[in-house]
Amino acid sequence: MSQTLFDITGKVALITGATHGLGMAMAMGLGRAGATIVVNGNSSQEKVDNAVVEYQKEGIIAFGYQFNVADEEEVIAAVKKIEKDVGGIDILVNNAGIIKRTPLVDMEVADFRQVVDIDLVSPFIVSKHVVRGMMERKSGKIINICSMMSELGRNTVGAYAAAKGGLVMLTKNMATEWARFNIQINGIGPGYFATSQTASIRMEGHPFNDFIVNRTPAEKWGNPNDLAGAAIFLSSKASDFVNGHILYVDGGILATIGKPFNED
Ligand code: GCO
Repeated sequence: MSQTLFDITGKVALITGATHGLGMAMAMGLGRAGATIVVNGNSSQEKVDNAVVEYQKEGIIAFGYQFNVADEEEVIAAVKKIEKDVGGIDILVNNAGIIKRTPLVDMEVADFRQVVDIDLVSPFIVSKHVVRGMMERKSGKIINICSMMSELGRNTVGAYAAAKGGLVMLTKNMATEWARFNIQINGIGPGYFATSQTASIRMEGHPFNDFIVNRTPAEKWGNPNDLAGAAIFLSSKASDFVNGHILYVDGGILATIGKPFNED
């Protein structure tokens, strides 16, 4: 009985940036829970097609579209095509994002703008064009992928933190405007996960690696598959009265100030 609460069989889910990393892990989770997966990536159609094969190998119905989430014209065309080829989009996961690690005092304005453009403006653009169909159908789920940096600062990631902090307020404002159409808009805030984005700061011997393990009550980096449950919950009937909420999946980082290195 309770299983039907989490069943998303036949729902169409568009996940941006789902050719690898956290986006792929969440999309795999949604696909295994029954959703038809629409994969977006921006680097090349070939990379998107290769990802689609990965999903299909898991028995998931998957389609792939290459487009730039920061370009409104491309988004409009892609959403139209997806709705025609696959069907109305029931679930949108705004996952595509970038990070540039540069001290603010040295950061080029163009680089700062690019981070904000992809991490904050794009979720607005894609949601704006997907939500119209959801409004007509009076049903939909939007999940914005936030970050630890939505809540905390860290040296060198100022632009990313500004964008991810903004994404929390964008999520709350989307909920404010769209909840009455029976659309639930929430966020997932991943903690520190082992992905290609964190590869350079996870390398053995890198002081950040030990720092994160020490800083996380669970004492480890997250496995991308740990995000699937949160994604399924926020995509399913189980969350039909949850709106404007950010679900942090962080092994407890935000619960604690941390501990000195030499303390058990
Ligand atoms: C960093 C990390 C983070 C993570 C993640 C944390 O440099 O601090 O890359 O930004 O990617 O977003 O939640």
